Amino acid sequence: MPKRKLLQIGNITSRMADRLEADFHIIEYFKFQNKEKLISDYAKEIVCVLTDGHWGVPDNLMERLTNLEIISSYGVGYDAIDADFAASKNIVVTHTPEVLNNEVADTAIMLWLAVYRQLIQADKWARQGTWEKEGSFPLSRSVQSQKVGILGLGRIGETIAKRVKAFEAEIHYHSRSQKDNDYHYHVSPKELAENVDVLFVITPGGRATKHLVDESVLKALGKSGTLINVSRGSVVDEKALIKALQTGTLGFAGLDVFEAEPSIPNELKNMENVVLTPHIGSATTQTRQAMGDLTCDNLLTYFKSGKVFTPVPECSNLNA
Ligand code: NAP
Ligand code: 8YV
Repeated sequence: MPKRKLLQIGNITSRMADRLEADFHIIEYFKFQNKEKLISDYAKEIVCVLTDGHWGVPDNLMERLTNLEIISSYGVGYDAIDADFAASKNIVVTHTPEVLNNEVADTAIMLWLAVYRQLIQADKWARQGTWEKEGSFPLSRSVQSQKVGILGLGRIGETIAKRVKAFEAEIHYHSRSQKDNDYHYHVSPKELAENVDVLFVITPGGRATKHLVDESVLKALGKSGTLINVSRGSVVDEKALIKALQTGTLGFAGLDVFEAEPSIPNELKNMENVVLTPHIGSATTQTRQAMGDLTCDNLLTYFKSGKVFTPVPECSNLNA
């Protein structure tokens, strides 16, 4: 039997390629200059797409690939894929929840500690000989006993909460729904921001959460407040964030995600009160391996059993 045709958008690891090559003829989207010809040549033959949270699925591709059955995405956030549209066309979308919770939560904590304890400036102080010339590094702020806000108390948000408990934190949150726990619930992001010292943002991206953190939320967080964003750049109004940091309305920020990734505004790059990382929330060898395995498992099991392990909620009824 000829191998099924799989359209690969974005990069995959060699381990993923090794696992898929036996069953699939892999067509690499970005290797084709003429995308139009690629699509028309293979429109009826491509039955699966492998993509990631960054690239998603380009507009119209789902309509053009008339025999497409499954989109397997290498990442948990799938805001770059129109999952409702996929479901309406009986295309199953899968993602990689849970296996990256710890890593992304660790990244959030790393940013928090780096901002509060001024890790970047302290490293420069040590490296550039300022310690020898000027003496001790100035005192920084403690992360102990802070009021910590979590915007989006889902899988990763809960994992962040578990970690911040170890710092004797008082935990506050806002999500679409109130949870059965002893954390303090707030009815809006603004009310949450008003009540905390540091705000971790970890909702999904997409239309529903666009600029959920706006000028009013940043102002509520305040001049000694800290924003940590490990969700999607779209969730925070970046222009308002820059202005708030420049004017001192907001004190500090630790950012892993940006509105126009991989481009980062120069204003942010030039600020001492900001720590930046290039969307590395899940980016360790171990976690990417687990994500890659689940991405492949979903594809392989689908063509054996018609079922997948981790459909996105919009497609769960296709997996019944
Ligand atoms: P999840 O379990 O679905 O949790 C999402 C949380 O956000 C839920 O608590 C949900 O509320 C809340 N939420 C959704 N829409 C909201 C809205 N409009 N207003 C307020 N709260 C809202 O997702 P997860 O697995 O924790 O992942 C969260 C996101 O993290 C992903 O979608 C992705 O964008 C991002 N992420 C980033 C990285 C990185 O490398 N930086 C890595 C992985 C994931 P309910 O609980 O009430 O449903
Ligand atoms: C990945 C992510 O960097 O899972 C997510 O939603 O943002 C990250 O784990 C992204 O999917 C690109 O591969």
